Amino acid sequence: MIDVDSKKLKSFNSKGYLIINDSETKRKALYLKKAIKKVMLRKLKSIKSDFSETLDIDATYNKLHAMDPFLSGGIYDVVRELPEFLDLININSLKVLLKKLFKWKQIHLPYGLCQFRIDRPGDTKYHFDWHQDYTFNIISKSAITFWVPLTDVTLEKGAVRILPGSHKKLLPVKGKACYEPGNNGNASSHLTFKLLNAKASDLESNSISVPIKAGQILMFHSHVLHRSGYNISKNFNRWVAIFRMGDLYDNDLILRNFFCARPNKPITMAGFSKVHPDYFFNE
Ligand SMILES: O=C(O)CCC(=O)C(=O)O
Ligand SMILES: [Fe+2]
Repeated sequence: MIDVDSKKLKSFNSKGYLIINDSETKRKALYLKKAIKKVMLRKLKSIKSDFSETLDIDATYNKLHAMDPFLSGGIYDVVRELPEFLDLININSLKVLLKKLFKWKQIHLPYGLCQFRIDRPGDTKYHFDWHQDYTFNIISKSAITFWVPLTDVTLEKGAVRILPGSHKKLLPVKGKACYEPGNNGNASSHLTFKLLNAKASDLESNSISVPIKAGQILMFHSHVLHRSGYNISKNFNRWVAIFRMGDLYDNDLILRNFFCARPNKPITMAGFSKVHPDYFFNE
């Protein structure tokens, strides 16, 4: 049972985020880490026989990447399809916690919107600039994002940056009313929306970086402003599972017939412009 006492809940309500510890999450994050390492070793074995099984996950991943980025890319993609990943995003203790804290009756677990990121040192290809998750996911407004790293995420390795207290209002965005994934493969080519009136310098000066240990949980409100950190370390990757849970019985969600962003239906990926036309401006 996760202990979020009234003091922590108060802090969450005022800042929009919380770091929590849960033994089940920690254990499942470790299982996933071990499974990823095994998959990488199996791949390495298919290429060469003289490698050390004692390498840690960073060294193993770096080795694959050094041989050919195509190899590390295959690992990146398959992690989300490991049962150990699904076990982590469907974690019971977190579902119980949300039902208890927010009186939700039914959890919404939009697994298509759950990610596993491996950010390499110096790699900004998938940098996700300041945003509110709600704009991209349009699950319940009250939804929670869980950010669970498999190895410690220090400032150097790209701790996520958060603007405390920013969850109290939804912000207007500009973008395209249709989802048009770009063809250069970087994040900015498929991230559909940008904040309309945000001054980067204000966001930067009022925000904080949130370093976090392996298996800890950073939970934040779907409206909290945040952005990716930069991995400026030399050899360490940033391994993180990002999953979301919402309130399936949210009135607005029911009224719109459970419409939300779904990667298997690309037309829904810019759905915010339809759900909140008053918060959306054509670019
Ligand atoms: O881990 C990151 O860099 C940020 C990812 C993020 O904000 C998201 O997936 O919603
Ligand atoms: Fe996000």
